[in-house]
Amino acid sequence: MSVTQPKRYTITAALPYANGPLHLGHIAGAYLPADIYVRYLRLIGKDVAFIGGSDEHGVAITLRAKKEGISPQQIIDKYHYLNKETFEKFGISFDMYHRTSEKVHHETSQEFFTSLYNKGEFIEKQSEQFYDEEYDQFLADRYIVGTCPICKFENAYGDQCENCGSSLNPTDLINPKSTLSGKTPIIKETKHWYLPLDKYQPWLEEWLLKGKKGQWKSNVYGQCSAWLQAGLQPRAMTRDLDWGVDVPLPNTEGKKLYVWLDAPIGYISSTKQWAEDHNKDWELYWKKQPNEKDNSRLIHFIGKDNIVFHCIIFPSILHANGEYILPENVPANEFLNLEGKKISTSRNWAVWLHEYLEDFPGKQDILRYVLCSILPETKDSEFTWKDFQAKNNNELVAIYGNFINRTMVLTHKYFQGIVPEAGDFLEIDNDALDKIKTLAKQISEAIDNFRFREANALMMDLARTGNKYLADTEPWKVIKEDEERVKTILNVALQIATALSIISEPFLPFTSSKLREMLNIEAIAWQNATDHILLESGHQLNASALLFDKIEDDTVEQQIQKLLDARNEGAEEHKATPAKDEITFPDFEKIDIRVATILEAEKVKKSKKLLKLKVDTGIDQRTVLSGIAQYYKSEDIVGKQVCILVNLAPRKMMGTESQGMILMAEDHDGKLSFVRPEDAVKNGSQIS
Ligand code: B3M
Ligand code: ZN
Repeated sequence: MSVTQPKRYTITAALPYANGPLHLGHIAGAYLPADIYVRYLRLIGKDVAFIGGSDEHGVAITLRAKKEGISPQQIIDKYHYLNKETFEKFGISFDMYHRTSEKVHHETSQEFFTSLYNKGEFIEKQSEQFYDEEYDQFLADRYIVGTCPICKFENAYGDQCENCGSSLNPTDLINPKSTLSGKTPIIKETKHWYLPLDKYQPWLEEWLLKGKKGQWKSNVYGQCSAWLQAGLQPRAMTRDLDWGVDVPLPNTEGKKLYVWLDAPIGYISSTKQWAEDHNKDWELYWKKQPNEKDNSRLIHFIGKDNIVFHCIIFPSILHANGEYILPENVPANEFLNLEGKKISTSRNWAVWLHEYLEDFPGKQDILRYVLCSILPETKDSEFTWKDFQAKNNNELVAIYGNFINRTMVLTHKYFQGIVPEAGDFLEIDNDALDKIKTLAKQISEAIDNFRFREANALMMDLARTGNKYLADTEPWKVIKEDEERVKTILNVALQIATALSIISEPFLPFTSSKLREMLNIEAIAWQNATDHILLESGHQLNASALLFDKIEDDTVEQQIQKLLDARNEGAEEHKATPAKDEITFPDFEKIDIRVATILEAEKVKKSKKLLKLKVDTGIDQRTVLSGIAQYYKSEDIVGKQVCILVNLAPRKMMGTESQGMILMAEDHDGKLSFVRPEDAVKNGSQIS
């Protein structure tokens, strides 16, 4: 670690909306990596403020309140306390978990707005916005849904498409609908204050595109540069809403600050509260210091859907203010999938963290370990219960737990739990001890660069080193003829165990603390993990206990069943996607659909999805490729009638020309099934 690195760190993790509980996707996206990073920084002696809290404004809250039939205040109270407690129980070690409904936050965000207003940064603009006549309300952000103009996802919100991450304006949506009445909104004039992002573009190109190249993760940098390439537009920082922070200007009744203006400022107000509670100076963590080297290092941990807000909009706000530091890095993660599907709160396809904690009491570290091993650091990744079980049984139990257990039990058995004195070290002993040093260094380097998966694997390598050392030196055999040698072996094993208790703390804090209790030691600084002798001979150990237990098949099967049961309830809520744009009858007449019979069917080599069909269309016999291999077996469909679009331009796929398209109905989960006439008809019959 070089001396130029700063001592002070301001670490934030996205403020989750207090409109629902936390699921594994949230944890893998932002909170677990942030917590590992922060715990590591504390171990290496840095001054850290780990800042979080609930985001309690925005349409996400009011919509949820409406759905549950309670007030927004009741919603935020319910989920703020639930989420705060869930984080605590899971060991996410926030220094402050604040909430944006607090007075200090309203004041701080209003001060921010006023300072930008006084500097003349905002553009004041009348504009036309969607308005729901039935509800007498302007439709901001999530009050409006429609088709994303970029990726064509049909449930994009007015401010963002959650499918492709694009940030949108409500008027960009194709086929917009009010989420209040479900109706197509009308357009009405209103006045708002816009942040001139276009004006900051040249500065962003300098600071971000030039300054962060090669430093920020490529998924983050890539998204930002695509944004800048497309050219930034002014963005409204106020909304016509009745829930949020009041706009601090005269005659602005019914107007609130845009939630993405106030929420990131929530990091600052959260820090203020923490500073007040702990007699600290919040400005040291947020404001530029007279000497640049004294600046705190600001790092935002978020999921990929929040990139534009943290990398472009919030930095622009901080820059426009002028007194604040800017993020040093924004190590955003991609998404975590669950058992082969996207996590979806609306379809209830999620593992809820508070339920995990109830179902697996005292087993936080298993989930921390498994999630860390699959963090979506560079691309989307997947959680499965089988993998959870395998990683627990084959790694935590069989390697980490086994090594510690053997070391403790043997020391108690042969030496009454007193650390024996080492004699001369052999090569095998020195190698094992050196490995502590090497691994500690590699882990530091991985964490410094936000590669937590790698760091976690290296941590397990240290346990593996210990396990292998015992297997190679076999103290249980040697004890019969050479007790002195066994003293050395167990001394070495205990040094590895002690190093492991330090090095695993960021990943497995509960285990690390149990292990320290067994070893009868206090917390030790990270640097000491590289010292060979951590435990002095003669030191008395405490009793040994098992750190991990095996997880049986029926436990994970129950979890899978729970997921499936919950999903079925949720599936009923599935709404059909809205209708496409209107067409005329002559448009429709161009489409030529016929009834045909499948004559032959075979799988297309090297393709999971495609079947190659030979069909009799009544007009001719032709070859059609159809993406139905996951749903139909060749032998089951020969002889069946189907409908085929016969005048579609031929297309070559996997080396074969497909001459037409078989009509399929697609269920909400993507399952395909044939569309066919109820009674047998002649091939070539027209569908009209
Ligand atoms: N509440 C969005 C989210 O939960 C938003 C994050 C705010 S971070 C300042 O994904
Ligand atoms: Zn999209």
